[in-house]
Amino acid sequence: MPKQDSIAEVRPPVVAIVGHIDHGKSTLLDYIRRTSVTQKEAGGITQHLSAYEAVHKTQNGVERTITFLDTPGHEAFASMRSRGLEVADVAVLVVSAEDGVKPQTLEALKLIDEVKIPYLVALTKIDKPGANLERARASLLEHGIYLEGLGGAVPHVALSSKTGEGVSELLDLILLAADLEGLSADPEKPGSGVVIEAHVDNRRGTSATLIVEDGSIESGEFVVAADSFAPTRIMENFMGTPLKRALPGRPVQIVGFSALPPIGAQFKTVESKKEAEEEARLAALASRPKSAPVVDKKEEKKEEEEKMRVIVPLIIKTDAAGVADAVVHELEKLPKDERLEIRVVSRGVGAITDGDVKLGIGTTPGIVVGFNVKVEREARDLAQRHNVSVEVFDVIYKLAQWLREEVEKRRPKEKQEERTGLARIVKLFSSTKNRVVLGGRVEEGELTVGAEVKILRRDLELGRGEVVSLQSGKTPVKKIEAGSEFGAMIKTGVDPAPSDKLEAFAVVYR
Ligand SMILES: Nc1nc2c(ncn2[C@@H]2O[C@H](COP(=O)(O)OP(=O)(O)OP(=O)(O)O)[C@@H](O)[C@H]2O)c(=O)[nH]1
Ligand SMILES: [Mg+2]
Repeated sequence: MPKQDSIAEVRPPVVAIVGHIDHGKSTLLDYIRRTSVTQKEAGGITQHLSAYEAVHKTQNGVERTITFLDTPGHEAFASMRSRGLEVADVAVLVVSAEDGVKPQTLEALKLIDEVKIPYLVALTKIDKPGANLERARASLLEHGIYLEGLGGAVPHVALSSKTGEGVSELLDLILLAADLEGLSADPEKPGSGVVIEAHVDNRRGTSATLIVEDGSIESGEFVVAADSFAPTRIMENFMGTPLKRALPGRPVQIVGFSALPPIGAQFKTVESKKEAEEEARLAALASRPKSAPVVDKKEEKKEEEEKMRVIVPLIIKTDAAGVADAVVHELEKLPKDERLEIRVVSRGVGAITDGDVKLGIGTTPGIVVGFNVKVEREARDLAQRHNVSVEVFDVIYKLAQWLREEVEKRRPKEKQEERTGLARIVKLFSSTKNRVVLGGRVEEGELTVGAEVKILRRDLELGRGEVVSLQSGKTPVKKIEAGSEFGAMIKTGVDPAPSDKLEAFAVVYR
């Protein structure tokens, strides 16, 4: 369908809600939308990037749409927060009036500065007895957030998401800030924008949430994002209502992507499948890092032998692509240990399959961790047979806790040498460059052919050697026990003398 020439129109602003965990971001959005997401969230925290539209009636009676992005406050989700801010036109920095500025408040502020968008401060929870607006404002000031009327220019509102006080004022301020930005778009142009989240739905297939930044997406077209594309047949708004046309400034969910589109990728619309395939093919040639660095088993073995290092393969499966970053972030917080490497061999979206478990089979059994996904039966069976740990969680901190424990189980133990035998050298028969032939008596434990021995003078280790052969009388034997005399050939670089000792040992890890 040819698109007509047209003029730019004002489009709804995209507003990212950011701030410290539990400061009331989702509850504020709930109040704005009058629904109740927070009660449905696992663990009561936000762990995905989600998009909503809300309609606000301004003071002069005009109804205007605002698109909101709810971001998680938990520190593990930093990459989701920055993704939310990258597509946003305006940010709302949520700060609890009870707590004031906290670490992720400052982190969010830093990200806002990086993307250079205007922001306002929402001081939440003013209905709570512990709320102290003065103190909260002072903490903002202390951290260089200069509020309007208090020596600065940052607009701010005190509000309660329980009583609704201040919420309408916040929405007015958001629209004001957006109008100052002069946001416009041309709905007649082909749609373009950003992929903000992507997931695999067992029932419906691969889908993605997009924010249309300019133009519109029409039903019957195709969208292309990096090397993946989808028909726009199944296109829904944020509530799951089918759409024929997705307008600028709106979030839209499209089902049926040929591959999982990378989050943060730009998308555009094209008219035919052929064009879509061609664009995707070119994009695939141009980039797309190989998804998983595959572990080279031979290389792995060599390293391990050399450094006594343990490599634990980790496979991450999540409901939405963005969650894997949070898992990796949690991993990075584990104590560093030269002898242990957690290697993320694969991260993917969707149910845990036997293919995932296979990647975890190895010298050190791997870990497959899932977030909000199912585990296929074959995967469970295979994992059990190979001692691969598989677990699924719906709350990030529980996942992190389990991961810590699993890693701990695999941490290499201290290497120890335990004495298995001690012999006293009685006589030296001959000694060449690398071999000595000697006679002795086993005093403790046993001496065996092939054993590695320490050569001790009093208690000092002169060096080490290997038992090449043993004789009892004139008969070659494999082993000499305590109390018996023997003849032995030892491969060693040191020069032992009578009354030195040979100590056989085993290497153990505890
Ligand atoms: N009384 C009162 N409670 C609030 C208000 N806003 C949030 N809460 C409560 O504070 C808790 C945390 O709120 P959430 O909205 O889940 O916080 P969040 O910022 O979305 O948290 P994350 O998504 O995990 O970062 C919940 O128990 C809310 O009911 C408010 O204005 N008044
Ligand atoms: Mg939340």
